[in-house]
Amino acid sequence: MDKDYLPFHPNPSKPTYQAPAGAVDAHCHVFGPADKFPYHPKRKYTPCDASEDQLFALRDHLGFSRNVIVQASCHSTDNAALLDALQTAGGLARGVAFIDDSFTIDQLQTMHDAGVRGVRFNFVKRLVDSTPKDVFLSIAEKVKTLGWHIVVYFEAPDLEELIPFLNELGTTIVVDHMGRPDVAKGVDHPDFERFLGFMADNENVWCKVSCPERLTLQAPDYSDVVPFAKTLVERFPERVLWGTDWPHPNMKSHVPDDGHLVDVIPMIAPTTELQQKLLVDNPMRLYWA
Ligand code: 0GY
Repeated sequence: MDKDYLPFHPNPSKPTYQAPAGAVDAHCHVFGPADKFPYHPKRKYTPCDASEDQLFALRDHLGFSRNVIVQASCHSTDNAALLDALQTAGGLARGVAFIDDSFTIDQLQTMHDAGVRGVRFNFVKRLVDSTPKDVFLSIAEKVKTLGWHIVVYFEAPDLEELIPFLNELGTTIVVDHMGRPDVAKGVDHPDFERFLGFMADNENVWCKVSCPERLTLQAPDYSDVVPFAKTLVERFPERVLWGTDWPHPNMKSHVPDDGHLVDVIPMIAPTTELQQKLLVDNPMRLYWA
């Protein structure tokens, strides 16, 4: 583990908010354990191990039923830990893989059979080396044949330049962490307006109203992030997902309490109807239909 790496919360609180039956944590990771699933030589950070058993124990503790496990950059294109977790979950988890253009349709079909339903294109420069756009487009063509979607992770200032490329992908797109708005600028800033416009113009675009802990300047209160997430949930109730982001790689400011993150949900999705869509109906439609 890197010496400045903050391990996940050892003893998260039991949330006060009770999620609806069948709730899905639609953004979380498994890391290692390194002796079984070594971290990739190309990684930009070395996390603390965060095993599938620890993830599933957290799922139960938080009152959730299912997980969508997203391949993180520290394992790069070696999806073995993810596939092992999907197998162990026995249908209660789906996966989003990280692949390059060497993966064959047969390999992708095997991953599909294990529960993978998407790939992630990561544009965050501190996490990955850049990939040429034509490589991404050739991956998009392949995954389209399996009905997969593409999860994209970028920083807010990169959206404008990325929009024409994202419009070429021709799949459902899921944007991580609300496109990482700068919450200090406020919800009315043109940058967030651009993101709202992008979602309004493109019915194939979804987003995760996740990671208040990464975006906030007011930890551990997160009230500065709430208006951003609430706006998205209320404007696009059919196209939003929620996730813990456990085990919270690369946090520098503080270690989030996962129980507290769950307690933020009723602030961003104020009605039971919105909560049902956010936590159950939308992820079930995208990952289990
Ligand atoms: C997240 C966020 C981060 C890391 C990764 O793939 C990754 O390593 O996504 C981050 O550092 O912001 O979603 O886990």
